[in-house]
Amino acid sequence: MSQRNTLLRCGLPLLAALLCLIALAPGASVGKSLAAEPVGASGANLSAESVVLRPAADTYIDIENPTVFYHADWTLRTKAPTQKKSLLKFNVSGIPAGSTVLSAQLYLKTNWYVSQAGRTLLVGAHKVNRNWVPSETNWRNASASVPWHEEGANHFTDRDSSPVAVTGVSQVNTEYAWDITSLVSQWVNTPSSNYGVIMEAAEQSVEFRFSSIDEPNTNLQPKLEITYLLPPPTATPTQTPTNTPTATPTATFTNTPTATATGTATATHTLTNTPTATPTQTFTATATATPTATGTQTLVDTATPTATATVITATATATATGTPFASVWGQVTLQGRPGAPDPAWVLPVTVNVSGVGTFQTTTDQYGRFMVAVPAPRIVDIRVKGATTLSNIKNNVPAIAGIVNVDFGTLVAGDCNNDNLVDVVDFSIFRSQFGTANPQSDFNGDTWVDVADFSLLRSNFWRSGDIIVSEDK
Ligand SMILES: [Ca+2]
Ligand SMILES: [Ca+2]
Ligand SMILES: [Ca+2]
Repeated sequence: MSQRNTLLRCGLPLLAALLCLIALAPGASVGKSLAAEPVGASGANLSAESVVLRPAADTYIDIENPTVFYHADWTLRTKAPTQKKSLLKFNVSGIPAGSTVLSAQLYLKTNWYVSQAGRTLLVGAHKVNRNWVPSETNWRNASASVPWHEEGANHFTDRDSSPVAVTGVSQVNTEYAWDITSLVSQWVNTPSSNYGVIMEAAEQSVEFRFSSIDEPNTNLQPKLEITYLLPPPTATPTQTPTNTPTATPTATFTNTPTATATGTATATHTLTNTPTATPTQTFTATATATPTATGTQTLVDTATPTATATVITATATATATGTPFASVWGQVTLQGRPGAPDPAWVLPVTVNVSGVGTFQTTTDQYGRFMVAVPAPRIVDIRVKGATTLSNIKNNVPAIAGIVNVDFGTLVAGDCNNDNLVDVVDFSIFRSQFGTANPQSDFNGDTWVDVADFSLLRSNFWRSGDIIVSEDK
């Protein structure tokens, strides 16, 4: 019977089809997975794989013939919760433990009904909690030596009382699907929990029969279609530093200037330095404006400290006296979003302005943000989204008034904010799959799912500081 537990080709609908499209590579062979090396990959493999499994075994149990074994029958039968139930086992050992199961769909094809047609029978797929031996399983016994705790596998120690999926069955010669993703995920990651699935019908005066694995026509047999991500490779990526610290650390600050500020503002900064554990220094400054300027500045110094920890005193001089500001309105395009305006376009961004500083702000529902830059001056502006790579626009003339700058499309997929999309991001993404964690929600729909994976995959191995051309 295990011979039938074959891997078939990447298949059918929806999610699986999507992932197949993502994964499809020239020369991908039919028969196992469709996995593609990401563009530019050098060692790590970001794979979405899809397999179709046939049951390792199946049978049904019947209260009217409680000692009969039906494991070789061509059919699987379901009728009322207390009449007939069907059991199926799948061998998922071909999927490595630690994989993330994105989707698992169980397909059964009806081949007969008893009683009145046109009635919908609700059939639930329940997790089986007890080992059963197909050739020894009947209404009374799970195996020759072990009876069901309650006849008909009706106790919660025999099978979960609640189904993982319920599908209404109403037509013959029709394929029906049950989404048992959560169940297969358990089987993959805790193989000892895999006792298969039992199909239980609701109370309704109709019996439906499905083709079993013993049906000679393979097209009619049950199948389980699974799409999954392999565990992340345990790579030790060599990272090229993206910053080249200069002798003089550049103080970066968040500036909230008031439009009517006049006079000279001087800022005094108090340093909190933790040089032992981490090269990151954080210090906070409160600007005392003279005479009327207001604003709180938060300075973050990311320069690598020298061997000896010394107190750094930075003085930022905001030349507000008679100096107008340029209101630089930046426009970014974010990948995978619906048409603007949309809440999905709201994203924290970090904006570096050469010779001025760094601003922490957030795009609006159109992907716009504003920073105030003392004018006039020519600046290079770098924009990095919380989950994107950075784009740079050079030689922007910041003149008093409103300056509109298009920064183009920010490339998604950087979970850990290191300006690379690589295996580290994939590892974080994988651990957050199926959650609402914004760190891996690349398309801003407040959920981490296959759409985000698609973005991560398409941008894999890219790095930031992408120069945006002048006429963009
Ligand atoms: Ca069978
Ligand atoms: Ca990254
Ligand atoms: Ca998302």
